[in-house]
Amino acid sequence: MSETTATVRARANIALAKYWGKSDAALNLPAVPSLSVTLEPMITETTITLVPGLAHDEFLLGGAPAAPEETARVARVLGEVRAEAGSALRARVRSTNSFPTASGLASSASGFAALAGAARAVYGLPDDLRRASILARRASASAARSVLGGFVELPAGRPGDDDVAAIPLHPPEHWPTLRLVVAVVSEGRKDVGSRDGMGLSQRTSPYFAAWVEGAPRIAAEVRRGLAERRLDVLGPALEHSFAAMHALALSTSPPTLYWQPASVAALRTVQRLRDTEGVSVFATMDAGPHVKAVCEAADEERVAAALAASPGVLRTLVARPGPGLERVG
Ligand code: 2P0
Repeated sequence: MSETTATVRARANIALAKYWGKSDAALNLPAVPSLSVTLEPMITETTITLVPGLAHDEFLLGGAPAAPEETARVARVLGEVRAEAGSALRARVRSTNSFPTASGLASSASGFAALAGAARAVYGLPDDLRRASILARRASASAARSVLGGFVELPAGRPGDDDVAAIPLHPPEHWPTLRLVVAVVSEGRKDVGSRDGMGLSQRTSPYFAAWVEGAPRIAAEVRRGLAERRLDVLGPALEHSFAAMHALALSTSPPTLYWQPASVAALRTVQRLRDTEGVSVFATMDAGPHVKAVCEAADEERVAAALAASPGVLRTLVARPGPGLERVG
């Protein structure tokens, strides 16, 4: 029997092998495989209540009504679940993030993962992480990965094949000492969003086909580094992935440059720690100026201190491997 309220938690994730580009825009299928780690304690908690008599879905983000386009995106997910569940009831969605949206960690991944889990639960659909991941993927591909905990792969999709969900590679306990140190840098002007940025790459970069061809080899090396828990294998592969993605972004018309001077300084700081101080630490970046350093827990304080002192870094925060969807109410 369906319940009238469900509360679900999901965590943000960071891609170690990057998703950039779609093989099917309508189904939101990735053109390349991506591998990620789900992050503790970067939590979105979402409560959905079915309200008889409500005319439209409502979405409160951090206690305030969300923008109309955000509410529309949430309502689309709810509509898909209603169609599957055979329900006409509209819902009130309340969502809060434990981490700031300007932290350089995407809240859309944890947000749509928590939404997918809570929506399936409240409309009485079976507890099925694969279906939840597919639902989250249609809203935002990186959200498909946040449905699962630990180390996760989202395969590339064939056009027209909606059956693409995240796959669990290893639980958080597989590599509990892996750390992500985020260096939050000065904001500068607003970045090109991921969806627009990857669309531009796909339409205008002369290198897009080469990226799609080469990404599976980089992903395979990331997969091996994770399986063998070897930072000396994982690190160079994750740097190759983010650098190739950013080179692709830079080769668009007009060019998409996500880096600020502080980003370059932080990348140099990571390189200096590695080359002159022998610290095993590697950098990655997403569709923004922040730099994220991957290292072992034993080096976490040293890496965080070096990045905090790097010019233009506002603050650092640290994350570790965490769980997937959690039903908490
Ligand atoms: C990733 N990013 O793998 C890559 C690397 C950003 C840079 O997935 O269009 O918000 O909603 O599927 O998932 C962010 O893109 O894009 C992302 P849509 P999404 O984490």
